[in-house]
Amino acid sequence: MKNILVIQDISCFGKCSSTVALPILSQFKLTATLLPTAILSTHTGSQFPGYVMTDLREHMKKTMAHWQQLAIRFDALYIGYLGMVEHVAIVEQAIDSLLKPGAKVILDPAFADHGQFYSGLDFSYVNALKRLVRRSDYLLPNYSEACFLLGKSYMDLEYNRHETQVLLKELQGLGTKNSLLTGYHKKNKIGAGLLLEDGQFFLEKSTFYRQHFAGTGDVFASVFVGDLLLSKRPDQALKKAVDFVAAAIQATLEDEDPIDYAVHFEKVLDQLH
Ligand code: PXL
Repeated sequence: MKNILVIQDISCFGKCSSTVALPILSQFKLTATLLPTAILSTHTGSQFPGYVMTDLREHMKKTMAHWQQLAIRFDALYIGYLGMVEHVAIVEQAIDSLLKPGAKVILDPAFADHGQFYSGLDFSYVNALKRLVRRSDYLLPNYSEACFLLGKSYMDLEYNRHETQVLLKELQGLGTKNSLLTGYHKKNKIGAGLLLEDGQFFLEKSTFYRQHFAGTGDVFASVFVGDLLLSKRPDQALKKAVDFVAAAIQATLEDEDPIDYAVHFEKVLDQLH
């Protein structure tokens, strides 16, 4: 059974990051081992003013030293929201010391949406993350994160297949092998594009819902990681992730208790296998 190291925060309330990644990876019948970067009362979205955060940097270092003593090694590394610039050097050490040969590194930069940084993050965080981009096999930004990583100004526009391809190529220029961009948006369709190392390009679309839900990036990335590790088919993993996010949004809109801070992905988990 494959064991994936997941390095992200624990947002206790709010259904994002590790509280999404772990159940989704389990649903794929993969083992997910969490190395938490920080613990927060909620996610940092505007629905939850006054959130509290405890940094787990020291615990991360001690955990990694313990795992080293036990010669524990992982089949893949999935990096999501970290929270602080200081976490980046620790993740670099994890890449150097905790992975099996050939283990894939998948990086979801998770620092911005709608042209805005998540609370507490800024360009110093983006610059630090670029070191991880160079170590990544797959980079999964949304459109805002892609703009910030590339030093472009964010524009709230529809953008087409060609523009998606251009951005994906520029992201590869930052040092990742394969780039995947979420947030392709045209008319009533939303989707994601994938550019592989060998130049193959894939675009998958689904229905665009006007309402915004936090945490869909984590749902998307977790499904992509799970399917990629099992199928080794990034194009198939892309399609599964796009379709699953659409199903999770639909299930949320139909729920008797709809929420505005996350999606009820649990209701459609059994669609994954
Ligand atoms: O969904 C990404 C994410 C992860 N972790 C924390 C967040 C967010 C997005 O807002 O605040 C703590």
